[in-house]
Amino acid sequence: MKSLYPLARGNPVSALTTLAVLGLINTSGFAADKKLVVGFSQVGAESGWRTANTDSIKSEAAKRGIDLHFSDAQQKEENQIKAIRSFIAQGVDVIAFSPVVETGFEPVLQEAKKAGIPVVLSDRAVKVSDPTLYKCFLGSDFIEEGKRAGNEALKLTDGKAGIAELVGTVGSAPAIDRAKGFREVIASHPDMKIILSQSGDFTRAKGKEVMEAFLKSPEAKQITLLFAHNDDMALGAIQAMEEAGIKPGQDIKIVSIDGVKGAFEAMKDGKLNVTVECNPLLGPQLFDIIEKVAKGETVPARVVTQEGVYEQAQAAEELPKRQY
Ligand code: GYE
Repeated sequence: MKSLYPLARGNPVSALTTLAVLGLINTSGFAADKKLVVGFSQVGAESGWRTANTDSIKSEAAKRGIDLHFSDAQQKEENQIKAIRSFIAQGVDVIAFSPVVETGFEPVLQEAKKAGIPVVLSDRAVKVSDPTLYKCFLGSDFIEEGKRAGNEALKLTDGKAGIAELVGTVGSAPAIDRAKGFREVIASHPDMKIILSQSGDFTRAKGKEVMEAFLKSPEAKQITLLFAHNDDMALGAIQAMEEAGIKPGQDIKIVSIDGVKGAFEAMKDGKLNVTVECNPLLGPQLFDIIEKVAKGETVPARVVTQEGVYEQAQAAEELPKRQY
């Protein structure tokens, strides 16, 4: 039979060399044309942050020639569990996901472990009793973000405020930890009182709806500060305030988290006071970790993203520089 690689015929060493020269294998022994297959289960498309996060992940996978199986859970944990099961059935090389909530993933993660498929957490954490169920959690320090928001709230109100809180998705790591960090900071200030607190599920529409209800509640007149767990809910709340004849950013001071462009625009217009940055552009770091995990290299169990805080006065200068 005629060999495709006549130079290599009958000589295994030179056969390998020839294949390497032709670019058909790489030095680590993987076939160069075998693409890395990654299953990614995303939370949904609930916010500007999430859209930027999805774009970053998809474009980085495309740039690296990774075969990305992307699945949108529409903010439902059961969809996410189904997606992970189907990634296991497909035999992907690595599974990555951004867990909608913290609890309930242990059984499916055990299944992935049994199948020998490594898992990387992106953006949000899970609570599991076995820490070997995932290789790495890449994402922000949400407690720190909550603390930063708390400190900004103190500065804006001189330590005296009736606080309304728009909570993120109930049971999600950012909602739990941002609430915790914020409370840790205001705890030593007895005149900082949380008088209303409800979930707006991280969406603009629900943020508006809940703010409308806050403004109709008996406590409405005492609200002097809004703490929104993300910018989208703050932007919805701004609309609700304006429709109720309240000046957002003045009558009610607003602190939120994410740092999306819409927040910078609102700050420029004087309607939002502070946004605490939470970086969604995780794609490059995520695939660095995934590629290492796929090669069997060890990775740190926790990688924290670097972020800042932006106040109203910086908005006009920062806005053109924002990438999301
Ligand atoms: O703050 C919010 C999004 O998990 C950090 O999810 C993320 C959060 C983000 O819906 O806008």
